[in-house]
Amino acid sequence: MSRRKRPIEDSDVDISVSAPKRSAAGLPSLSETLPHAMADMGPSRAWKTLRAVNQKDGFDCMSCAWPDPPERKAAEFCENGAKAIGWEAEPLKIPTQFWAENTLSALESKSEYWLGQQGRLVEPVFKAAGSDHYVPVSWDRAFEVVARELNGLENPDHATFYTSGRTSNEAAFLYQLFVRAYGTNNLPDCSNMCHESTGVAMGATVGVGKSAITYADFAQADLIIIMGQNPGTCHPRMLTALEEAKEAGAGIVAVNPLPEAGLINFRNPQRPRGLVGKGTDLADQYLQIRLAGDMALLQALSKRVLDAERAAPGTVLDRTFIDEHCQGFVGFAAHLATLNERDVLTATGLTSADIDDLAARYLRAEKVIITWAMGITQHKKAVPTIKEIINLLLLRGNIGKPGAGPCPIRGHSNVQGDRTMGIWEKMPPRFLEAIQREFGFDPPRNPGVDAVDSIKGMRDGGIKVLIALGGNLVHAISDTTVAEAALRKTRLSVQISTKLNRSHVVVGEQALILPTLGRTEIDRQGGVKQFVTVEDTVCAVHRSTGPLEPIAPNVLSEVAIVSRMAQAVLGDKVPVDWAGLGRNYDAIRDHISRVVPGFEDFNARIREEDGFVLPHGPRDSRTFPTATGKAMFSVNELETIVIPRGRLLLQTVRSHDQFNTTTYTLNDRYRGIKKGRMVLLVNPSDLAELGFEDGGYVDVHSEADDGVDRVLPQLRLVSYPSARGCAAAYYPEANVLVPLDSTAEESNTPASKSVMIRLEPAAAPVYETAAGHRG
Ligand SMILES: Nc1nc2c(c(=O)[nH]1)N[C@H]1C(S)=C(S)[C@@H](COP(=O)(O)OP(=O)(O)OC[C@H]3O[C@@H](n4cnc5c(=O)[nH]c(N)nc54)[C@H](O)[C@@H]3O)O[C@H]1N2
Ligand SMILES: Nc1nc2c(c(=O)[nH]1)N[C@H]1C(S)=C(S)[C@@H](COP(=O)(O)OP(=O)(O)OC[C@H]3O[C@@H](n4cnc5c(=O)[nH]c(N)nc54)[C@H](O)[C@@H]3O)O[C@H]1N2
Ligand SMILES: [Mo]
Repeated sequence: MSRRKRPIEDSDVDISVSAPKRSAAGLPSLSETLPHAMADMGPSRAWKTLRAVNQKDGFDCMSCAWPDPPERKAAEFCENGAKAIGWEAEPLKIPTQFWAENTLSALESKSEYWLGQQGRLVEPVFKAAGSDHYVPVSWDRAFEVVARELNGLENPDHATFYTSGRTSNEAAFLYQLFVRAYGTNNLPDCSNMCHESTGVAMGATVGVGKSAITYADFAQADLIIIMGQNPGTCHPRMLTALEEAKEAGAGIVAVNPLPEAGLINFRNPQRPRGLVGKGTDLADQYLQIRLAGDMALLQALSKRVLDAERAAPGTVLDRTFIDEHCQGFVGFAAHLATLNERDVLTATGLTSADIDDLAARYLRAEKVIITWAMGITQHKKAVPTIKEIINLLLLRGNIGKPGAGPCPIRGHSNVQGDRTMGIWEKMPPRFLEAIQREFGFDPPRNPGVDAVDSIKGMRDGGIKVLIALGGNLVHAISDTTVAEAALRKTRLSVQISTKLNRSHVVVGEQALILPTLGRTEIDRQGGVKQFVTVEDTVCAVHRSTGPLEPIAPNVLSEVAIVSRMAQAVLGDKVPVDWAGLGRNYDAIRDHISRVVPGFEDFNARIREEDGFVLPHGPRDSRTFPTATGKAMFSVNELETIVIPRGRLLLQTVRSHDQFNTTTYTLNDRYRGIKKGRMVLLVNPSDLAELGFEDGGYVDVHSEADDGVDRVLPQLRLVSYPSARGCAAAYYPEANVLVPLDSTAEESNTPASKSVMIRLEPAAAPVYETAAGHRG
């Protein structure tokens, strides 16, 4: 087992642990945030960016996909949005000598925190085969390398093209066009690790894998059930919508193994009483469910609904809706009749009274919204669990009417738009046909590989080139050790990014870093200011225009990089005017308007103040574009995870001060943890039963069918009010414990929220000195 010294930034030397908070704030006031932002960015940049974020003529905050309200506040961003903006817009550049001073081997021992602190990437750099250094190169030289390697492959499927969800619609559309013109559908993305399970489950049952509600629906709901989501940290602006819903009379229920701040109580600093008062108690009911217990809970709720109908026929189910719009009801009802309450209680860790209480709320409500995020999608049974969300909603017609519907809350700010634009390894034939009609070349029809299968391809030697438009694939994917070894086997890895991360230092034989502009920056092509567009989690499409001058003259936009890469690799192989599209984003949008349904007249409609909302059959007219044309009830076999004695089930979560693999600080304020991330949160009774003490150290071993011993050494134990048997550690540090093969059925999403673990006593870790640590 590796016992190398830990980087000082991963230290817990000064860690402090206090009781978790109950309350979270959503939107801070401008006066509260400005001083912090000024420290990061300086007064002029802070003012320019914060004033413009999420405003109608400004830029879309890159921190999450939560929608903008119709009426914008002066400060329409949250604390975490301000951190994301500060991280990107801090005027700190990686100097040219950095590349001579730092070998790759030295950079490999640095933490994500340190790498992210080095500043913005401002020039293309190349690592040649056999070299331990990156060296600055010209853009032309960089694209020559990409062209040589891609065109040297025997088969285009030997390359894979990753995308992370910050990429704009325009860049995403051009990128998938380039990749398909090159000859492959290998277009994995972060969604493969995120809401893929949602897409699969909703696609099969209602025909559209996106939220079936709009922003306005929140205020009209009678009941909002929030499952497997931590809005206080990950979607703080959602708390405002929840507060408004609550004021309008909605009940709110939180289902979560962790009592997350914000779900329980919310302070709104933009209101006088929010700053000083007790805040709003958001959740009327909190169900502390066991990890992966949701499918059992949902089945138990549906069963209670069916029982209520039996007791008072004709009064409970929405018979008209079921008869007119659904299929499969009889089989579903018959299957639930066999549900065993004891299995439900084992799986959920809840009492029958808890479930009765929620069922009664559901039955009292005419309009119900269910929201969910990674606590639902990253489990082995994620797809059937989401299908059970749909079953429960269909029973009482809770879809396609105001104030009701399934609402998956997406993560990255444009992850949903990227999919709409064709970033998917298995886009349907009608999309590929539209590409063929519009551009006059025949795109490949065989499906490509997703994120997990891309890693497997690199591991097994079939994939030799990785190009990544943003993100941090090697650290975001599961099984870090396997993933790193896989990436090192490639002939070339290319990262198009704003800042350094692990995927820039664990690389192929040859590697390129191509620096790009972020959301906060002005994008000029041929002297003309361009704007880009994004789609939020409720299908609203709008413009995004950065207010700041570019960080450096030699940094290109994502669109420009893709355009030049396509020219270098493809020449005039296909009849696409790559150079023209790179110069004028309206021209890209014209193509989109003819290829992607819902984008007709794109250039005109996007210039309207609020943009537009994409059509959505189930939401707009109860039309369900499934295989049968109906909304499908589904039958899903319950499988209960039994946690053997001496074991715990582990979930990997985000702290309050991180964005995915980016660490802003080492704090997780709401959970009471400061200055350290290498911790394992365990219920006090579990700690006692396992014979460990709060503050002690353990090696965490995960248990997998393949017999490989995966270890995360020396975590500090923190006694924490998590559900019994359910532990938590931070992503991405804990990704080393998640086997690559441990994925959700059908969606192949890593099961990052249910990892069986065993603890072994360990010594406290030893740290490197603080040399080179930028405070
Ligand atoms: N500040 C900040 N904002 C972000 C991000 C970030 O990293 N930082 N990431 C963005 C991205 S890409 C995404 S996808 C979203 C992620 O948003 P979330 O999904 O809210 O983020 P996670 O930290 O993964 O939290 C999962 C939540 O589900 C709960 N949970 C885990 N397992 C279960 C379960 O089996 N059942 C139930 N009912 N609950 C469970 C956890 O306790 C936790 O509260 O946030 C986006 N916004
Ligand atoms: N164990 C575990 N693993 C997980 C998860 C989990 O909950 N648990 N969550 C999963 C989820 S939900 C997701 S979405 C993935 C996230 O996976 P990714 O999207 O691959 O990872 P990020 O950390 O969001 O990527 C951050 C990097 O993007 C680059 N970047 C930032 N802004 C821009 C930009 O404007 N343009 C470009 N080109 N680059 C930019 C920067 O270099 C930054 O370091 O991780 C997944 N992995
Ligand atoms: Mo995500």
